[in-house]
Amino acid sequence: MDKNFADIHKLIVENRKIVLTTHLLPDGDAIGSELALYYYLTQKGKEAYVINHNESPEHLVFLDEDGIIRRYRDDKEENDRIISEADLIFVVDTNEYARLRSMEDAIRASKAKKVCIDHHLGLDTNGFDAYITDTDAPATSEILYDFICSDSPDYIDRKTADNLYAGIMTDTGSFRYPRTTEKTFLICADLIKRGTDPVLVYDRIYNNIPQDKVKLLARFIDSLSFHYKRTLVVGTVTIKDFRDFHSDVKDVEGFSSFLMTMKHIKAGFLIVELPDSCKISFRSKGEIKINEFAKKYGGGGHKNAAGATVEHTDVLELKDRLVRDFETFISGKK
Ligand SMILES: [Mn+2]
Repeated sequence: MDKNFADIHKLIVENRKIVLTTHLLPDGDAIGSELALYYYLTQKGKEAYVINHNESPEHLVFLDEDGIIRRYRDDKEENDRIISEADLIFVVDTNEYARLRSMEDAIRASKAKKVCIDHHLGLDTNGFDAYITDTDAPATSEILYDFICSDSPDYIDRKTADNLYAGIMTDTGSFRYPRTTEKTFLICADLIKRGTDPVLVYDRIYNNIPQDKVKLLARFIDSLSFHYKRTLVVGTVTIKDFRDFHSDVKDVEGFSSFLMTMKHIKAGFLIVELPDSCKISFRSKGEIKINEFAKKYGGGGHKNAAGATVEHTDVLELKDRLVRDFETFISGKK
């Protein structure tokens, strides 16, 4: 057995009261990992708690069929007590304490041993008493499958299987992203054998978009303008759009990546008007370092995905300015 696995199994054997948590705005892998680990730990006779900064997004609530997950601020006093009395804390699907947001101080202050299980880059090994980190893994849930099986696969009941499957399916973009391997499919085959219905899990997570969000998307698509020999696309969402479709900023999730699904597009900008600012998402393909461009607007990020928040201004004026500046930026690069 992997030495890190053995160390963590030992910590579980030696401790009883265990808290699980994950990053802010939890996704399918975050919630799937927490709940799978929760079911494993309770089968081992442990007293386990799952406490998160945010509540679970609506399309993932079905994963928590026993109502296990607590939101930290709903009963801060009680949750602080649980965290301070814990013997062991698992942080899953992130390796940064700052991403625990409102829970960071309480988790850091707890005397509990801290364990990280994650697949992101940049683990600070000094920050945790033990860790399993595998940046080749497409999902934390895939690591947890191996971890639980290294004890016994019999612990993977239908509920655990559903959570692991949901974590893997969402973090691989339904088995499309580069870290998806033969092993990923073999694990998922086993999870299906253990009771997961892949059609049902997909249906609950993806065929579940609120109709107002689809109408907001339609308005957004209608706003698209094409520039620079149709390689640049810009879309906008205004306060009026949000009002018309009873939506808010969380409903634009996925809009900026949608821009990049179009043929011939090399860069895309999404401008979102908020009450006191405008948020810009920048996306690019290949060698266009869009984070350098975002810097001109006081933002930053990665080579192909960046963001900025600017003072509130007329959205169409901002769009014109972005298009002009981008042409200068691109021609200056050549
Ligand atoms: Mn993940």
